[in-house]
Amino acid sequence: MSFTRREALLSGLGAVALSELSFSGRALAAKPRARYGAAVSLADLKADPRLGRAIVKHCDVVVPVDELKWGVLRPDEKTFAFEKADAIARFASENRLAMRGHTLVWYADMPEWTKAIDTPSAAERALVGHIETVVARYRGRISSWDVVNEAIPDVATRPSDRRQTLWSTLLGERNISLAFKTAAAVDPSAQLVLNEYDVEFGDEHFPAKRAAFRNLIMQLLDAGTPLHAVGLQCHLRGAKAIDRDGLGRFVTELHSFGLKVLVTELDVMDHQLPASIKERDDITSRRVRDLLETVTAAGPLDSLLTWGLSDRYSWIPYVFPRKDGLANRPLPLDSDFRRKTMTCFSAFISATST
Ligand code: 9MR
Repeated sequence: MSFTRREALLSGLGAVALSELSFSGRALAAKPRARYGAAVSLADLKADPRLGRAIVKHCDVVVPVDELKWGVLRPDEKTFAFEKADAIARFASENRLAMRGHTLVWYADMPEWTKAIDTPSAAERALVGHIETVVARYRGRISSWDVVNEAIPDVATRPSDRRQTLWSTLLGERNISLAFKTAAAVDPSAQLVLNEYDVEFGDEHFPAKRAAFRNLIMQLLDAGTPLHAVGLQCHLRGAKAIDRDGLGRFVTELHSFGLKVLVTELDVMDHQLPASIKERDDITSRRVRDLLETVTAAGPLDSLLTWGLSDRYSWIPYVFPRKDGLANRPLPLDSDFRRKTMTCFSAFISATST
């Protein structure tokens, strides 16, 4: 188990005083609790010292937004450009933060040169080689990996639906178990996670997506794949209610399979919510609360990560800007690093145990 902020504080090694931990009472919680963390990009960390300070103050764990994706790591077939991910790993270790890895296998953010991979043996060499090299480099430093990200199509209609990717085209569905087995062989102590989005809602195509995700999880477990945990991204759609019943049943089932459950990329898309900040933040907090009440009622939450920490550094304004031109408010801290009501999530961190 990696070093958490709380353990650092309790062992006297932490550089941050208890009084600085403003996510109320977390450091004093008597029982073990879910870890809290945030995604961060190196460019933002370098550009704005407030961001690093806020992360050290609030987080137990960090995850690089893009720096471990093929798009950054693999400029060409032979090269591994570890500099940026290494810089975040250094920031993490200097501040006694754990680090998650995102992500070894994803259909998106793939470099151009991978389009030339056109035979099963070349695909297996590339996939296995990548995972072996990357997982080995961070063995002992990255304790939890999103091994496969978004294996289910955006809109699934049947439980057997899987996303078509470079790897699935050339290797078939076994590309997924191959990725997990390869990661497990290189770092047997790492937590290996299957990460997915849009499984939190109960209408439209969302239940079918969850059913396909469930089907893949069962298939992997039945085949003895070293899958340890499921990551629910939780990019919440502010205008949609959380499917408390359906999601609760799903998470209960995951625990019954012996899997751990993480919330890996929490934020709230508020582009369709009212302009009033008070009204908007109220809805956002309600979504977060509904989500975390549901997930923690079903079993212990392993870790909770938000996809960024301050509204100043988020993907949401780029992809889901508001039509009225107002700034989005998807994250726990506002653009001036002040806490918002969404930090209601801190109650769930201290109240649950791993
Ligand atoms: O926030 C990330 C953005 O900076 C990148 O351009 C994009 C493509 O690499 O990925 C974004 O992060 C995504 C994450 O990797 C997977 N889940 C959805 C996230 C938001 O799009």
